[in-house]
Amino acid sequence: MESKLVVALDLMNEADLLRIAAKIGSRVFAVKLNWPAILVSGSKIIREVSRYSRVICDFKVADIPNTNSLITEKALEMGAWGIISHSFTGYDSLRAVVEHAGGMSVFSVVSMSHPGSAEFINPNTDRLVEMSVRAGAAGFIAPGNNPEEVSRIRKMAPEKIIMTPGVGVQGGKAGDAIRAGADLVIVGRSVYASNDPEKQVEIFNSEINSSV
Ligand code: OMP
Repeated sequence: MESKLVVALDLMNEADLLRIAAKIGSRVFAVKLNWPAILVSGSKIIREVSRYSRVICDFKVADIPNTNSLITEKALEMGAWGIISHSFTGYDSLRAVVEHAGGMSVFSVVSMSHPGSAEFINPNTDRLVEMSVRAGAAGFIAPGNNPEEVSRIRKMAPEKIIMTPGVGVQGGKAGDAIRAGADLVIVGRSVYASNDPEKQVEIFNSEINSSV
């Protein structure tokens, strides 16, 4: 069975990041790269990690359509498989990401895993889901530490890919997220900050596979 695990390598040491990517790359669905890694290593890290696995660029794109297009084109040029965009900026901004994504899958943030998500994002989740579907997103980011919310979003958009962070250090359980309807589970610190990232990948993969 293909892995449903996405490992967030939020490492600010390039050598460590590449060492872990080389070890786990063939055992995960994808590696997710966020600003901490890009700011330290530059966009070339996308191409380098792509040698070991798919790369999802977690750029949380949140600007005017023109700026969003430029960011998206760069991720595509560097060989990314997917890109994460915010959706609260509106249809035109998210649509610009979709239109410039080429073959990349676009994931739109519709609910987040931290408490602050309750202030502005959660009250608008349903509208963000509906608009993201209309804009052509491949799927959503939804909180794995809030399985009820994942299952609600699953019902709203049965055909879309749901990717869930918030598992491990943030308190969520991979199995709960999968049973609630997640397709992919994102884990960062519980893998990369452990003494044995390969072992942690194996543990998460078997928890996920036994929950499908
Ligand atoms: P850990 O908390 O270390 O497992 O990392 C979680 C990863 O998922 C980080 O890269 C976060 O930036 C990201 N993330 C969230 O934690 N919560 C969200 O709501 C959305 C994301 C994301 O878009 O990936």
